[in-house]
Amino acid sequence: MSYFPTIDKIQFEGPKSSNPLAFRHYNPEEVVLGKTMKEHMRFSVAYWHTFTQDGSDPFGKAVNQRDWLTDDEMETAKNRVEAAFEFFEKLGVDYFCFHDMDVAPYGDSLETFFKNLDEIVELIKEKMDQTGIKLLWNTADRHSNPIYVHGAASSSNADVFAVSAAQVKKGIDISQKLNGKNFVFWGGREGYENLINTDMKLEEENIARLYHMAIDYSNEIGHEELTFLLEPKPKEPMKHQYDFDAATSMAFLQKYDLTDRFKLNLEANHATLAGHTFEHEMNVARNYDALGSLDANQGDTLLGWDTDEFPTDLYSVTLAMYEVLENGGIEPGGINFDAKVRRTSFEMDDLFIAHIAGMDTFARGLKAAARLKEDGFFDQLKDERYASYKNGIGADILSEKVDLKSLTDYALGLEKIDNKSSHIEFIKAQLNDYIY
Ligand code: XLS
Ligand code: CA
Ligand code: CA
Repeated sequence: MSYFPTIDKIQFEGPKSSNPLAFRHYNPEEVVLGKTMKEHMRFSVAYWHTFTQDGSDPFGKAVNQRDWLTDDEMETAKNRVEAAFEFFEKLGVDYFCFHDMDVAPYGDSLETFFKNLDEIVELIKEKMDQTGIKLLWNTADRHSNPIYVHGAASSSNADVFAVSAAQVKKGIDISQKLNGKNFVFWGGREGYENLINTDMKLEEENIARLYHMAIDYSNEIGHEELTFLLEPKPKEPMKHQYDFDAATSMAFLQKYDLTDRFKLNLEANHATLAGHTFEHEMNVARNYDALGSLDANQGDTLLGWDTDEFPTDLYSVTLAMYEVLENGGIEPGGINFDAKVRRTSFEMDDLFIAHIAGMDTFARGLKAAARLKEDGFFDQLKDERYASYKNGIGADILSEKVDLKSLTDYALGLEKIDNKSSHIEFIKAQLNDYIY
């Protein structure tokens, strides 16, 4: 049976097309800077937003029309697999991501959950083999079950730590079975509300202990090529989340000796919640050689929460794609649409329309970023701005030939300091010419 009978494979129709079910900019085989768009992007669909969330919010019930829903949870889960693979194929996306809880019902116990997962993962594997669609990453949802009320690996209750570890083990087994290359840890409940009753040091150490166990287990079962990805987010659901942003997450990974196997999965909306831009977070990660994968979406700057909207902000996407190009690509990560349709976009077709809008925006962003790179726009700006480090005292500072005494002698001999204007307004106006 087809869940999207009126929709054929989405085609590239070019910028003049007014068909909402066609690409206007994303042309998968078009070559940009030596690689096809498809190879640059490695687009992925997020199971939770596209097949599981129902459009409800704290003020209203489910609104999404989803033809795979039935009264039986296992039947619904199986239908979802059918719908998902039909969707991936018609959209022309090669990757998908999921939490354990997205794909199979929990049932009445952890044991039932694992049994349900085994059955559904088998189905997913069949579909992957038939279609060639691959798993970008999977993860263990250690936040929605009420047992995680005090945290998961950071819980004050050691039994909860154990259940969370069991979910991670299962997740790594699933990753191996489905040939996943990345496994995400997003610490949804790893944080605190009150320091009064929180042992932050113990909680962080316990999280690190779990991550080391995950590395050890992946090695033990021969899945050592798996990259673990830590996903920063500053708040929501917790008031203080331990993995606040890229820099905080890197300090944690370094402190606990995890950098060999861990990189970062960066999300645009989490960046803005942390008071940063997406490109800032990516740049920080690149400076640590830790840019792992991207969750593509956008927040609403007028709202202070994680709205997970489909990315249509071309300015931000261009600067993000520039970071991807500078990184030499994003493989084995990808660009995962961790984005949900707005509550008002409740029809089945909206799932396609929204992804197409996101993919088209990234295609335009890629092209603009390629133009910026080809012209050396940023390189030139930075070259000029930091020119004082090319020779003389600047070169001596970089090669560490100087010390405080020799610098003092130099400084005392200076007649005047010659700072130059950045003309940043002109630069921004020029940048607009590349983007729009
Ligand atoms: C929630 C996170 C989550 C992770 C995976 O805000 O974005 O969905 O990406 O657990
Ligand atoms: Ca995310
Ligand atoms: Ca989010």
